[in-house]
Amino acid sequence: MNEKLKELDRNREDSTDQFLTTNQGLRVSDDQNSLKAGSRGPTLLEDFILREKITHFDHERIPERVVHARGVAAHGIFEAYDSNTDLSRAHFLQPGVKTPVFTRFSTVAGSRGSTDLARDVRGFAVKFYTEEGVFDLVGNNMPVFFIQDAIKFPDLIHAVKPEPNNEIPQAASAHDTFWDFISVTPESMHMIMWVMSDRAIPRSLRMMEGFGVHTFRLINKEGKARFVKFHWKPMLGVHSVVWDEAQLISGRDPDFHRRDLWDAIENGDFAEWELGVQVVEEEDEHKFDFDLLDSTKLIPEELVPVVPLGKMTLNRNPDNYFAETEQVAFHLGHLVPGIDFTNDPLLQGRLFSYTDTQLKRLGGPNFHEIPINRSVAPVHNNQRDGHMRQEINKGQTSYSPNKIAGGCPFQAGQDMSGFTSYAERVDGQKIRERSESFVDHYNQAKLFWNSQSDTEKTHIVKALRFELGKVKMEDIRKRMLVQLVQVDQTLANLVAQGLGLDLPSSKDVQLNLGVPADADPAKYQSKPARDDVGSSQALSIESHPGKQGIKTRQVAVLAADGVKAADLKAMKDALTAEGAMVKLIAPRLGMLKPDSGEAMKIDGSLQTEASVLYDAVYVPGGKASADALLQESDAIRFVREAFQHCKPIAASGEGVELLKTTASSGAEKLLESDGVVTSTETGGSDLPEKFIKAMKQHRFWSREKSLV
Ligand code: HDE
Repeated sequence: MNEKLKELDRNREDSTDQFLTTNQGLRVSDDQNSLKAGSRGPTLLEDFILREKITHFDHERIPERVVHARGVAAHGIFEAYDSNTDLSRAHFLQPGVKTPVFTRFSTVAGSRGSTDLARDVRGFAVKFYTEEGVFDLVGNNMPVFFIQDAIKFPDLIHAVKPEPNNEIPQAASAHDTFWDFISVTPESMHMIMWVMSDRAIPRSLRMMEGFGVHTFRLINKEGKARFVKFHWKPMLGVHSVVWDEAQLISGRDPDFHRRDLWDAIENGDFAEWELGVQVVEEEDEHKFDFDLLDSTKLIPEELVPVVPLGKMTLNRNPDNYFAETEQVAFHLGHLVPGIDFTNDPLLQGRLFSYTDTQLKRLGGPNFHEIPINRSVAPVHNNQRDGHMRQEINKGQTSYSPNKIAGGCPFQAGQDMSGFTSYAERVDGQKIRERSESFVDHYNQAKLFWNSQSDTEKTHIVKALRFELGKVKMEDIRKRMLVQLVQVDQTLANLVAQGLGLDLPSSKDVQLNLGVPADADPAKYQSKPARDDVGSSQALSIESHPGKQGIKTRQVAVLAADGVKAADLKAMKDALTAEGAMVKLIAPRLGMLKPDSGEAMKIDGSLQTEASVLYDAVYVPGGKASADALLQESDAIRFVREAFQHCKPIAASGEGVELLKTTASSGAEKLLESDGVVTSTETGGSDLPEKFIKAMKQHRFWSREKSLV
């Protein structure tokens, strides 16, 4: 048990074998009937037990987060690698140091009760409980952001949230106000490419990258500072679902990601990421064709590779959602010596917002005392009082300097882990202006587009057709086409075709309405993307390393009574040996009678399960089983959907008949499709091996119509 978990024990409550009491510790003999004047008479005001219970209930809700309201979190540990000691003096980055963490993932736009599978950015916020105080790395699963300056954040969020007159739509960017804003905010185009890509619909929170987004500084023991970009790389690789699947999951299981993380941790399949940094020497600050302070830009990994610093393992689910996941309060300004900020104007604005929002959400200045937010490093200062103060500060003084308390608490010098801000030289006129080095909005959008495989490009085009297709005002669609032309002609063309619109003829249009009243618009106008921006492999999911394994992948086995036990056993054993999770799904719940041997427990019925909740499907042999499934339209839909979503499918013996029935254009064609593996023989068959090989590929995009 790590330091933080031990510390949380102070606040854990367990009612096992205990009496029911009021909040004052009074044992209650009847918690089911209120105190009345006669058994059919009015309830008495005197009933303090009723009043306490109802009052507490009435006050249970707190405001949800204004963004990132829907989230899920887990405890874990971060262990620093033995390398790179020279980069930062932060204690938690020193070789072998293990630090407790609490990590919260979230969607951005939806309310607390919205679906996990919205097309959206995912928050990736990690709280490190270090020996030198709390350090929060509050990132996203995309390395860039929509806007360059924090002052635009309320506008962006107002545009993407449900529209204010009718509060429609929930957890979706596919509506007029979002695209109206984007169509006149060209700096968002790089981020738009990410959000329209499959990165916005992850297969699992355990299978997505994380990014600190802004450029930060690491400072070593000698005081040498370097610029860095933080990266989290998932050990399971990066995987996504397809958009049709995402929409279906939202109905079948809106808690899909939350459940996936919870179940994996409960099963002992701990989620792991490697933390790394891209390092830029101070003297190289201006050697790029973009500004390191501009959060709409990334540093291509081909230019600056990611250096691994350590590994995070999430290995324990919270005990209580509200106490931990809801009340955790992240803030970029929770910092430790050895790490510091830059002047990125998005970062600087965030430094104000996070504490401010906690004051509203958690109700006062003592939110750092809530157990999940408490530092494991001791806290001593002269801050006092406020709502719900927990700490009982002893002594006569609450000010500094003092003599009465011998000057305590003392200030700490750098040699005592005292924090000092990096002494960056700053010199400038006080001015509301965007740096000219920020005025390039399309080159990296094109870099992203160029780096995608044809399948990934097809998905981006389809996403834009969907999103803009949901927009009602045609002039917004047209303005978006003008924006897309600046990025790439083919992309714009394909989107225009889907919208039934002509492509705008000129690239030279004034697009940016975010120009200050007295400024020269030309100074704010980005040029279209250059033709020679090239590509970067790290930006494509398909070329991402770590695709090999099938560990924790969910496999549905469709069967009914009479299923061939030998088929099922051979497949189950092989898949389980590779770490996959096998679920037996039948027309009904209860026990399944195979053709031989013992009855088997059914994990789910065709009514409770759906193919979109699984990564792959297997239909074993056995005539009675196959015949029974052929009578079930849900079984046929199960396989058909898995095929449409390009998933691996296997069948043996009579199970192949079910596959044939699901074919929409010829059974033979289906059986020959990539990722469909079948076998007529039982025992000694190499079907499990072939199926595992197929599953390692994740998806078979050749089944999908390519648009590019
Ligand atoms: Fe946030 N953001 N943000 N954000 N953000 C919040 O803080 C804000 C931005 C991110 O799991 C809020 O406690 C401003 C970028 C995550 O609890 C709020 C700006 C990135 C989370 C806030 C940004 C993020 C938040 C709402 C523009 C990626 C969830 C509730 C300058 C690097 C943390 C809260 C959790 C949450 C403000 C932009 C990540 C209102 C003003 C860029 C992961 O303070």
